[in-house]
Amino acid sequence: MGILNVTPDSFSDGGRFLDTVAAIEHGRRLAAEGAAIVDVGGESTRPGAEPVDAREELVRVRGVIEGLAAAGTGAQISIDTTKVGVAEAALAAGASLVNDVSAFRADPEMAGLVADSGAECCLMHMLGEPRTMQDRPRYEDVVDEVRAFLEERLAFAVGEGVSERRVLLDPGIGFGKTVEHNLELLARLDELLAIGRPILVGTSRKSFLARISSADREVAVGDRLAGTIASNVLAYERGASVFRVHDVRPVAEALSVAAATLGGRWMVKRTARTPRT
Ligand code: PMM
Repeated sequence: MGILNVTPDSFSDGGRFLDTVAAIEHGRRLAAEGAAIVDVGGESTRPGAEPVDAREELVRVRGVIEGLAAAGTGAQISIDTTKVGVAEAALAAGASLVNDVSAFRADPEMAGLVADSGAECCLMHMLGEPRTMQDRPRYEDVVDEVRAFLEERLAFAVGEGVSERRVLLDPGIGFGKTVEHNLELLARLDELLAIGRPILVGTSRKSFLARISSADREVAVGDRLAGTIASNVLAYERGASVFRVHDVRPVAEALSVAAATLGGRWMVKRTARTPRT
């Protein structure tokens, strides 16, 4: 899953793809580099980010999704939003996966939209909300709590009519978690896999990688590729099947090598697709 943030303030690529033409071009590049999914987002969820209203968010993403759909890249288009109005317009414009970092909590009607449209969805764990989530997050056992949360959200979605086979689950790396919490989640990913749905992980360029790699200097956001690759390869080995990243080509190459080494088959173009009925 290649990341395409059409925002002025995302932590890594904020401001780079605010222009619709540049954003479409970047989305095409992500697909050409091997992304099976392009995840388009119009609201930053970085720690401390201020919310944007639905109208502004939609202005940012709609033309990009239309342009990507028209380009026929072969990649599935995902909309990264917590707002039902944005998701509805994005689905009409050509998206077919709703990536909701609130897991249908921000807008419970999102579940009905996903159910009625037959779209796929990703339900992610987050402690609190982006503005405050990194203020001393605490858990008794982070993996147990994330697992219970994801199970409850999956049950909610299914209760609202979403087909279980269309749901991906995500531990929400960096969303209300310390470095230790993130590492524990990655190390015990098999416990989340036991829920029975594919696991998506999003470690790309996140700050916990920098804190591990270097104790004495700040590793710039663009210099976190090594940590990104290491964490995604490990997550693959632990059973994750969708990898949300900025740097598609190098991560896809690393995952191919990991898959070949582990004797698995790496299906770049098919990993995230669930059959439709
Ligand atoms: N991380 C970000 C945004 N959306 N969605 C999912 N499902 N999982 C994530 O880990 C995730 C996400 C923040 O990263 P960005 O600013 O680079 O998009």
